[in-house]
Amino acid sequence: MRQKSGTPSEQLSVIGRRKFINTAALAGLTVGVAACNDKSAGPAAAPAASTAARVANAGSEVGKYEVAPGQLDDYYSFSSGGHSGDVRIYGLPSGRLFKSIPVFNMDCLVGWGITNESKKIIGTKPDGSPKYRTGDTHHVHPSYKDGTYDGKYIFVNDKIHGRIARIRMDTMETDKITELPLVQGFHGIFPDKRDPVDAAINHTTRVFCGGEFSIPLVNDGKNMEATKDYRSVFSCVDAESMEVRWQVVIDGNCDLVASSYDGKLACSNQYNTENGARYEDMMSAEMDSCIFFNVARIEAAVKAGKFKTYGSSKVPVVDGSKAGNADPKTALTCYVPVSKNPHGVNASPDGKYYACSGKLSPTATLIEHALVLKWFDGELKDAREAVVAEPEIGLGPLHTAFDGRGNAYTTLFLDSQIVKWNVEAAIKSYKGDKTAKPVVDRIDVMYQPGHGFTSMGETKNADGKYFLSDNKFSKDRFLPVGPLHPETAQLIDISGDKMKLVADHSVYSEPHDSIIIPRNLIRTRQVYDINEFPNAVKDAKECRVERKGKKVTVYLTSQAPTFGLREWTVKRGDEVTIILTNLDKVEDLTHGFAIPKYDINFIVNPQETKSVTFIADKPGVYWCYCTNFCHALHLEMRSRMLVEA
Ligand SMILES: [Cu+2]
Repeated sequence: MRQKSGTPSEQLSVIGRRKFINTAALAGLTVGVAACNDKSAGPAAAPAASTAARVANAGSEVGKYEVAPGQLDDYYSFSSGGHSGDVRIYGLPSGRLFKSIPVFNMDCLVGWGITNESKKIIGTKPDGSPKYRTGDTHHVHPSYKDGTYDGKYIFVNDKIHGRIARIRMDTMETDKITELPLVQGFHGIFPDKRDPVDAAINHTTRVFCGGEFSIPLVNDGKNMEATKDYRSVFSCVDAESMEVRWQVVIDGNCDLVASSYDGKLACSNQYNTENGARYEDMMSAEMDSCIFFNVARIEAAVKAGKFKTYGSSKVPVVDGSKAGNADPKTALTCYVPVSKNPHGVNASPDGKYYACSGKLSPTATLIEHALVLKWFDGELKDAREAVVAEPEIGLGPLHTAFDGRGNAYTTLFLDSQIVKWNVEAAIKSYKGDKTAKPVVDRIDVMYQPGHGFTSMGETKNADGKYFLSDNKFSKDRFLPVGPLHPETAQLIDISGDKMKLVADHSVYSEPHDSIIIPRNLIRTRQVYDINEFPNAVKDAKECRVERKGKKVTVYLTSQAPTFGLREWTVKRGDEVTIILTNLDKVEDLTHGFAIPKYDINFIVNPQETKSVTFIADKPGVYWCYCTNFCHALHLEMRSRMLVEA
């Protein structure tokens, strides 16, 4: 039933299946997913045969990709955790999980959502508790300099609550979170790579955010049925201040986001250009769009005061609708028609193209950057003329990655494959050259891939070594662990002509997107500078309890295997703030601090200071203990808190 290689006969079979997807799009999606539970049915079936093929494929070279004990991985992979709300750091090629960075989730290892410092970043309700405890991280993208990663920040979105977070790459900790106004379902995110006007600014200063769900812009509970008035906005956030600089109200929604290498354009693929509120409406149009934003023109319009504001938001919002941008020479946006319901847009490392795939069409649409700029100059009759190729590549194409050698790799959700296609051959074929064969290779993945990405593939330094397929279903690939299966990330060696599947890595639900960065681009700090914390308790002799009315501050230090106070006393009803500085300077000598029955647990890294505040409402003796193993006498590392009745 399934083809195993990229032969001409296989390409015919793809065309045959096109009819299937066009006439029974919804059924096709259902079959693709249902097949995960039924090994005998549907186009995604035959896992047993696929497994055999994979083993044969990997052959005796499996050891080549192992990272022996004591050896370090060549690459870092940073992965969004999906509805886990975190960002994970893996090593590649080993697939070993190193760290989960709490971002939008609560985390009692680090104390994220528990310490005052983390709550300040997350935002709080009037009672001091975190404003949100849930998150849905989809896309991780680092800051750029000169077209490649500068190792400074990672930006990540929260789809649920419309938030953007920034992670410092030196400590791999979240340092800012901003909630976007007028946004529900914030999906795509991408930093810019240089300034559109000032050539001296060759690094990231903006982050673009695509609003997915259309909502009433003044969302006051009065407008359920007038869906034609619902709108989505595209936002630009300042990479340093993390304040929202401007927004663009558009037709349709935004999905994924990409930015150009020259800084001039940002873009987003759009499904639901119909502005439908029900899914049959969202699939009704034959074509959707990839929308392009002219960054310099938008900023000039904002500067000229040509904007509105909505509700309580002060952010300037410009009009990016089709009707408001009919003249290309002054347009802020350009809607390039692409195959229906696309899910993904990715810029090629040479800066020339954007690949945009339609999940209800077996094609990838290739848009040329220079031609979009020509449209903005009024030199194209129709925005569709910016399309330079549209190869048929397989069923359910989603995301495209590049190897820096002129090849593109697209995940095929329904076919459970990665297809490798050649960009120049696709362009020739589109021009009518019948000898040009865009598809050069295919490989099965297990199963239903979502995002796929190549090592450094989102930079001008794409190195063409690895492709990682983040699959939505793992079913028979791992030992069963109950109803919720792990997902798979499958590592594919793309350095040769043929793709080679070299490892299955299990991953905790549910990664969406990742990036792969060589280890030499990452420089982390191992010990904090105590002077960075204004409230640091710099000497164990400074440990004390200070009282101002009912507000009590406990100044505390940790130094293995003791805390700076053996015991202290507060009164029932006091508002207690504990400030804890870890005086240890040794790398990895982290301490934890937990208070039973008071729901407090956090860590302090070497030379770091953190604080917690709580109401001492339960009288008694409480052993505050170190939770992070630190010393032979770790269990003895405790302090006693007495809450007087
Ligand atoms: Cu300790």
